[in-house]
Amino acid sequence: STVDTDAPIRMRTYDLAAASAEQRAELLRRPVLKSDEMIAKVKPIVDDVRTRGDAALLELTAKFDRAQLTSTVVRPPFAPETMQIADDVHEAIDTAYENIYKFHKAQAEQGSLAVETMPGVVCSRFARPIARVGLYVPGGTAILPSTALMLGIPAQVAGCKEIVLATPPRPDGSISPEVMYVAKLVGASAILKAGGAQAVAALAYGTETVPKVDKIFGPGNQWVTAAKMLVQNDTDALVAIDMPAGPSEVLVIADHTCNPAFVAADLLSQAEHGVDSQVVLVTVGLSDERIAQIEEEVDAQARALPRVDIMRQSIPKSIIVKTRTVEEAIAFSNDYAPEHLILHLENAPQAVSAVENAGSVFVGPYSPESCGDYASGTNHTLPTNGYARQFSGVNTLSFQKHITSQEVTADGLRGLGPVVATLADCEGLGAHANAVRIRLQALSQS
Ligand code: HSO
Ligand code: ZN
Repeated sequence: STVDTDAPIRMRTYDLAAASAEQRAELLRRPVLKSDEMIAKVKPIVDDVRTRGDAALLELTAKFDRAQLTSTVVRPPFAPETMQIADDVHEAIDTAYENIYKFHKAQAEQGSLAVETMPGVVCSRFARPIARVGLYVPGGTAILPSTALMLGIPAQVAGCKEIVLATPPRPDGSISPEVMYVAKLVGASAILKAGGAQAVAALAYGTETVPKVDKIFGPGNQWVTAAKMLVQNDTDALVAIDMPAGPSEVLVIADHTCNPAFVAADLLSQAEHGVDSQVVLVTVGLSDERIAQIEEEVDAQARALPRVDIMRQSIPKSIIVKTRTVEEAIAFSNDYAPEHLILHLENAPQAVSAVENAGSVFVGPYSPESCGDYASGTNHTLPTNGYARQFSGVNTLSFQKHITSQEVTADGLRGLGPVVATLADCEGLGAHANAVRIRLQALSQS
């Protein structure tokens, strides 16, 4: 098909005040993800890897990634020639690593929480790492060492013992040297040269050479997402996933103080991810002339950017929603629950207090999403598709689980035991009551 390169690269504009309840709901909607159909499509692939192991994995990697491999797993120490990168990239990765490490280290729980709920009854909680984790780093139209950092650093901070980094190989069988270098930095214990549903299956069930993991993390296309959802529901796999993932999203709120060029740049940084990227601009009391300025900037900047062909498809699907007040704008954003929320507002820090649903917030004109995508310290693996209502982005706690414990003294049992026995009797569970009374009797005789 031919692309009309003269056509303006434009978003669609709606006035929220003029929208009916149905139209508002329509503006909040993402393109439907047919998860059932996708799960049915990936099932044969997942089953094949599960039953035939490495042989299936090698065949599928030849088929989908056009890479002829004899083994898919690489263990450290990684050969220096596989990690050769430019000096400036090396330094940039190191700085990003330090910032992300600092922020995720601060999230790690040290020691345990202990509460004496009644005299002699101490309840505590402590964290332990998830022993074996699989980190999926997508291939496709961009190499993503940043995603390797975002998944690898919290795993490392949490103390996971087996860290398997899976990413599709290039047709020559290699992995990008930037991703290899990050794998070394985060202490990956294995690289799995595989992508798609086949990689997820190998991580979930293990093969002769691929270690089985306890939790699978990371973004991916609909094949990867469907495979993650499938294995999560299989009690034989006994594997967890980070969150359901959909196409990446940004919602930008802008008022009269905004710089139209900055706003346009932020919209485009999201629009370049893929043709299915979700881009929303919510304006607060902006005149049509000011909105037109932003639109001109979108068009002009897009034309000068390398991935303009992707933006030609994603920007026309994107929307501008006109509102009158910051409250209205934030209320719309809270209903949308965006993965990324950028605030180009006169008083952006104050607006943050009203944010209820968002993966990550970017506050003020000098906080582009790009900073969080790469190097400020926050994680870029965030809930999409409205899941910011109930999910947090990937963080250090995502790589840990919590164990609770209790220690009850003899005096503690004298106080607590009768309460427990009464409730056990109430439920008709005599053995439960007996486990308390047998002790209380022993105590009364001593
Ligand atoms: N914005 C993407 C992350 C990313 N951006 C990686 C650049 N590289 C999803 O949060
Ligand atoms: Zn990005």
